[in-house]
Amino acid sequence: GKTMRDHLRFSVVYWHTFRGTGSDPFGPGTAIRPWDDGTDSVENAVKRTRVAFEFIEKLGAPYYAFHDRDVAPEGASLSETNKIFDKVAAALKDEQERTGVKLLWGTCNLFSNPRFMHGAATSCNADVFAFAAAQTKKCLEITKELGGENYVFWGGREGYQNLLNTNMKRELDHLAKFFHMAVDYAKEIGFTGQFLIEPKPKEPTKHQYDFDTANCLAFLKTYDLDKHFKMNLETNHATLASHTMQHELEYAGMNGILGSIDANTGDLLLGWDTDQFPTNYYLTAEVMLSILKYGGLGSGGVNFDAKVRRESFEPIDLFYAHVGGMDAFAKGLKIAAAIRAEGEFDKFVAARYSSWESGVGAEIEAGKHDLKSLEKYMLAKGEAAPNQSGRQEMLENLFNRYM
Ligand code: 3MF
Ligand code: MG
Ligand code: MG
Ligand code: MG
Repeated sequence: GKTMRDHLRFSVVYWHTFRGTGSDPFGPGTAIRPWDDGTDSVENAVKRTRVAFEFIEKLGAPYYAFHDRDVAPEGASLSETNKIFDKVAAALKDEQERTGVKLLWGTCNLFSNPRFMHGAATSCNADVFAFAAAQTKKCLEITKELGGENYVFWGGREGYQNLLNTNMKRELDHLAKFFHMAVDYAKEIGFTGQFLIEPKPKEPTKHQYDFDTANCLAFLKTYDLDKHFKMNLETNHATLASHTMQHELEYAGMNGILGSIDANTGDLLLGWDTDQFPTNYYLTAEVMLSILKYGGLGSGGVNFDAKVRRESFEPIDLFYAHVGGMDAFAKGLKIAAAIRAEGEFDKFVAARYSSWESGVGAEIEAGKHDLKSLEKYMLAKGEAAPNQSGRQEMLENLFNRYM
């Protein structure tokens, strides 16, 4: 059978953990990072790889994830940028070999540089599309070189601020074209990692095209991409879309596109993607229930896309934060496994749908009815019986008992 480690393939993110400074829209960084000289130099980028892997190793996490621009700075030209990336990738590879830490996924930063102010693949400027394509080509090559098990597309600024100046259909066509190019190139170079889309409904744009799982699935099917992509679901993105994380996991799971998770949590009183470390057992138990239900995450992992608060500026807090998140997920997994083993909730579900197991329900499911025959059935029967109670209070009491 599977062990806890199979289900909890923890991953540390390069961007928050090793590049995060505590800056926010209202002020600069607060973090003390003795190993960093505070610049985005190539030398610093290479040196940083050692500290990063020491951290991941000490934590005991098996994976990490990066954007190209977290690990390697941009040079003065595209060719120089590519050379810098090669140099840092060689250092990352050495560190992977030294420590055994593996790459969960790579991705491109197609949102920070001002050239992406109107988006990347959905930009109104074709040269920006071309630049994003070149950047993605390089990042796919490096991800393959480093043995990345997945490749993520979060739609950075792929969205709009105002429909009055936007051709939505054209932008979505471009996005699909971009994804097809990535699929084709992965095939060409023999990259077999899973492609993942990370949905998010807003931020930084007012309306992001990869809004949520349902919207992504419709897009993928419309453009004949659904065989190539799964979802990388993030708790705080789900809640920004007014969903629960459980809803997103369920929708992806039932459609066979549950790929990986960005584990974090939001704050009810803050409106944005605060990327806090997950510490709530109710949340982690629900997340693990859905993941276990669909047989695990496969090549995906539990990736802590989370950052310490601005007030937590001391390096040790990076450890505490990750340890807290790992504990919360371990506890959540144990609770979820116990709930599944005891099968109490399965009984509620079975009771609620029991009328489908006999009589007309079974006949409807078997395709033996149409509107006419069902009218005849109801006329003969008279009024329909009320459905089983949802038993909301009992369900919540039962869930609490596992905590
Ligand atoms: C934004 C995110 C992103 C993605 C990352 C990789 C900066 O809200 O969550 O992190 O996780 O781009 O997909
Ligand atoms: Mg746009
Ligand atoms: Mg994320
Ligand atoms: Mg996020």
